[in-house]
Amino acid sequence: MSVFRSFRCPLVSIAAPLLGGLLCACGAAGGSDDDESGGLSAYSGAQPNLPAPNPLGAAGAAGSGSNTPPAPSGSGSAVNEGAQNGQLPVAGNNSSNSGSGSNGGSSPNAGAGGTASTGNPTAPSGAAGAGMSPPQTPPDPPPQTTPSTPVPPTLPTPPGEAFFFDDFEGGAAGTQPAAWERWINYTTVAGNALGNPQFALLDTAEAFRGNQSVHFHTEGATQPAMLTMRLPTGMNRIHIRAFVMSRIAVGGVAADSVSNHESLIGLRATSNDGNDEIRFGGAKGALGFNMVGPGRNDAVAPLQNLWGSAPGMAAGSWHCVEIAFINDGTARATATLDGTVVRDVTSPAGWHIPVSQTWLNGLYNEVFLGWQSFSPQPANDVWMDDVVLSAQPIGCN
Ligand SMILES: [Ca+2]
Repeated sequence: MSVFRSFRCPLVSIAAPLLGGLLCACGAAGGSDDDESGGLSAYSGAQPNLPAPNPLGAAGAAGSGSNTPPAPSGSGSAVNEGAQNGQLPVAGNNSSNSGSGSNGGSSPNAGAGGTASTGNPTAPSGAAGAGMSPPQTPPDPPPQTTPSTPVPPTLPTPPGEAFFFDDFEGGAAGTQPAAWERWINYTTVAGNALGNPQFALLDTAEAFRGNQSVHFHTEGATQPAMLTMRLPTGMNRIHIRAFVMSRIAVGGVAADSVSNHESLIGLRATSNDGNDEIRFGGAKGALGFNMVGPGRNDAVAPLQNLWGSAPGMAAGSWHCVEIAFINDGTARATATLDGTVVRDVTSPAGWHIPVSQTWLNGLYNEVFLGWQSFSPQPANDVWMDDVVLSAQPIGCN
């Protein structure tokens, strides 16, 4: 699988020398399939994502006739674990090759014919070849192959007028938070596991409150590690509150000729499509917004005179972040950091290039959290905790 996808434009444009080559903000080239799973049922936490089948795990059914216990054949289970499930058992590897099946019947796996080779220890066929090996310790029961349905953890009651709250305490560390869909490596079905180049998993190493948070990890430019959730239909205003800690500083970072933007929290028009969305995070070295899609024009806020300015999210520290996207007559995007408004875009004039008057229209389909960097320092680890969604202001409690 290719790590890098195509982009609508290069990371940095030099098409506008007066702006120091900083004008290009890239839209993601996302997958095109619309994942219809989940939907509003996410609010009940009833749609955990089952791991994708392991395509490498289909092998392993061969090798009958050996007295050895059957390999955990083709389990294909769990997350993508590489080739370990794909090893072919050695068919008929009994060294005698007699195939006599003398022990046949004594073992559930024995005595299956023994028609194979006649003394050639290297004969690749060697089918069956059963019976001549000494009895072996009875095997452990084969792994359970019937998928079990995880029981979704109960989410805490949302505070105040909020309609959703996840403290990330439910579920085991190393698993995906059950209430959320994922958008990893531009798809909703990519593996989401520790050790992958991108993941979004429950983690006990860091927590703002309680014992767990959700940990987003990315290693490559533009690659998203995100959790997503469908929103109720008909919304035109939302507040998204999260406690956020980033391994690298976000905002308050000197903008240079290669600074671009990084996404932490946003809204998306279409599930599984990063080409039509608004993003809060780093914006040309400042805290701010970037948006892509019709009428959104890959614009950045703040204006250029504030690129690279403070305040920012200090590296390795928890911050209370609340983002409001209000579209009840006038489009407005507001970012609050630790209780202080740090960005407030109230008109098209707040964007660095012309945009539509209705620049928030159509985006209230899905909320996303995570990390995706369109800048040259893409690798990062971000933790989020106590995520609240509400149509009203939430605050940092
Ligand atoms: Ca927590």
